[in-house]
This record gives sequence, structure tokens and C-alpha cells, in this order.
Amino acid sequence: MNKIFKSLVGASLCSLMLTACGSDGGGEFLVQQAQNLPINKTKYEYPSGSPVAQHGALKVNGLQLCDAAGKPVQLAGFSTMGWQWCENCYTEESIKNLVDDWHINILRLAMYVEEGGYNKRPNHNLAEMCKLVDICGKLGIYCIVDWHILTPGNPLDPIYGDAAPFFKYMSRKYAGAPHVIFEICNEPNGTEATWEVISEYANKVIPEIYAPYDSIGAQHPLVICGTPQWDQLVDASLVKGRYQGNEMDFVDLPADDRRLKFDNVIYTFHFYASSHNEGSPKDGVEDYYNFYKYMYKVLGQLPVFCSEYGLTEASGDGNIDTDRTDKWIHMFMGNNAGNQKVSFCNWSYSDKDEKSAALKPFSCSRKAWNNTTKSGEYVRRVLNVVNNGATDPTVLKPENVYKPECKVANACKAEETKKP
Ligand code: IDC
Repeated sequence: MNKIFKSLVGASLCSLMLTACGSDGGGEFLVQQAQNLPINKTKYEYPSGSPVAQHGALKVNGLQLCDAAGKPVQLAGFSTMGWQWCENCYTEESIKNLVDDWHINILRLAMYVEEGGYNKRPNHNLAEMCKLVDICGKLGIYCIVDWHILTPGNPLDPIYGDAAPFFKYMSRKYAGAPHVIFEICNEPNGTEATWEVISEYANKVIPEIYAPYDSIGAQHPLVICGTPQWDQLVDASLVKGRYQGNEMDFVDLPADDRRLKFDNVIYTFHFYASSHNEGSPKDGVEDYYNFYKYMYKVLGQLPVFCSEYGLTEASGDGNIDTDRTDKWIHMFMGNNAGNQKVSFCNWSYSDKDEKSAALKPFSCSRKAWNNTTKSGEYVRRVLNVVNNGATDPTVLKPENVYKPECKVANACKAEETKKP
């Protein structure tokens, strides 16, 4: 392809977690810890009226993510940045502000494995992860435990060898806690990371996650599973030949159903609006790389969770495109072949010096939690509309709804303007 991407919990539980999440070591230490950790049987009490108190344990039903009462649920919030770069952005105070002021109901906890993350300081990262899971529980919002692989892009690479003990540890600790969601691998990428490889990895890790839930008789937690090419070839489990590098990105391919055989799994899609949009022509087909067209259809075939999106280019920086982001979010609100409501987390709640960050540089050290960038301001407004029922004509503009019948980008607009 033309490289479109380069693309609470009560106080007693908290203290218990802090002791259990303490010292440093990793690797064998974690394996041993996971083995010995008693399976948690704590009853969780979330603040009344909070998102988790309202919706409880989440369950995929067909194409739709539903709540404990079987009603469709759509979560919207943020992803953290890799906290090795801005740990001071994630405190109980900052997250409470996100809940109270920005109306998030989910926070994705992006724990990089490489690039100075978990593999460098396993127990420090484990402790940080547990601290943040506990804060989300205390505030009554959902959180995603994200094993943030990125480079290399093969989740089975030996460098990610702690995945199974990590998930075993986390699931024993949080078994039955309805606010905890597991994302087993961020963005598989590269030619090695085919659906066969990803599903082999998933078949290894998901049973580790489910086992403690089985042993206490709790419903399996929601597991978010990555898809090839940075979470873009979302239907790779449904067709033959959808893999990175074969230049067959969005063409129709023969059916070959190799979906995962677990009862609470959802597939990941990520977009960065300035890079992933109407795309470009190829082989005389004007909308060959049209991401909207592709995902409109996929959302009628698979349950999908957008655990990361940006307004910028795929680098996380560069041009910001709010109209094209509107188009994606309209699609997530149900404008798709399955009328599916898709949950979404923005990259990123941080003050890193890049255009996708929600806060301006140095905001976190000053505890200036509302010191928004252009991207942050847009996301804040969208959350106010989607999660808080506000009316705001500056975001989610009706003219930005994707119309599948308009084959060529902007064709409908052109047709409409032609009308007398
Ligand atoms: C980027 C960060 C950037 C950091 C880089 C490290 O924005 O500050 O230097 O990671 O690799 C993703 C990844 C996510 C990327 C983000 C932007 O999941 O880790 O973060 N992105 O490039 N996929 C698409 C874009």
C-alpha cells in the first residue's frame, strides 16, 4: 500500500493492591508472583451513579458491546501516553478532573513494553498500572489494561515474553472487577504479524485471563484483540489474504472465518484522521484506499472497539483534521452497516510536545488539567456531547456524516451543490 500509515473499590482493596504491586524484578519474579497471587474475591463498590455502577460488567452480543443489563453501551474517553514520558499527568486528581469535568467514562492505560517501558522497569510499571486501575475503580470508570507493543510489531516476539504472566497476574488480582478491560496487544504490525500469528498469541493469553474468572464464577472480562497493520486490517479474521504488505488492503477477498473462539472478545480499529480517511486511488479505482468505505462495511461484520484515535497524522503530530475526525465519530455513533455503536479513546491525555496531546507542554507539572491544545479542546467538546448530552454545533457537524453511496470523496457534496 502507499503507506497510509506508516501508520472501588474500597480503601482496603487499594492498600492490598499497593502491597502486592510493590517491588522490582520482572520476568521470573512476575511468573512466581502470578503463580502465588491469591485470586481476588473482593466485592466491588463503585460510586453510585458512576459509569461502572450504572453499566456493570460488559459483554459483546453479536456486533454490539452491551452492559450488564444487555443494553448497548458506548464508552468514550482517553488513552494515556506511555507514562515513562509523562507519569505526572496521571494522578487521582488529574483523572478525577477528567471524569468530573471532561465526562470520560473510560481511560486506556497504555503501558509500553519497549521504549523504556515495562521491560526496562517491570515492577515499577506493574505498580503504576495497578495504581491507575485502582484509581479508575475508585472513580467508577472503566479502564483498559493495555500491553502496548509497537516496535517490534509481532506480539509473539520473545521480547514480549512476559505477556502471559503479566495478564495472569492482572486477572488474578482483578478477577470479577467489572471496570477492568484487557487489551492484549496494541497494534500488531509488520509482515510477520499476520492474523495467524495474532490469533496464536490470543489463544495463548486469553485463557490465562479467563481462568481466574472461571474459578470464582464471574463472567469473562472484555478482551480487546489487535488486528494486523497497526489495527487497520480489522477483518483479517474473516477473509483470506488480508495481511500487511500484499497490497490487497481493502479489496473484496474470499471469506475465510477464523474468528477467535472466545465469548467476550472485540476487535480493534485505530485511526489518525489526517492519515486514515478517503485515501487515494490505485489501479484506476478512485477510492481504493478509502478507510471510511472499508470500515463502514466491517462494522456490519465484527464487533469493534477503537481504543486509540488521533486528530493528527499517524506520527501523532502534524496536521489536525477535525472534519475527518467528525466523520469517524459519526460512524462510531451508528452510521455504519451494523448500526453498531463503537467505543473510542483519544490519543492522548498528556502534555507531550506533539499535536495529538490534549494538554499544552508543561501543563501536568503545573497541574493545569484543563490547559487544552487544539486537539484537546475538540475532544473535550466531543465528550461533552457524547457522554454528557450537551449540544455543541462546533463538533460532530451534520455535513461531516459519511455517505456510503457517495463513492468518490466529496462527490455528494458536488452533486448537492449542482442541485438548483
Ligand atoms: C507515539 C507517541 C510519541 C512516541 C511514540 C513512540 O505519540 O510521542 O514518541 O509513540 O513510539 C500509534 C501507537 C502510539 C503512538 C501513536 C502516534 O499506538 O504508541 O504514539 N500511534 O504515533 N499508532 C498510531 C499512532
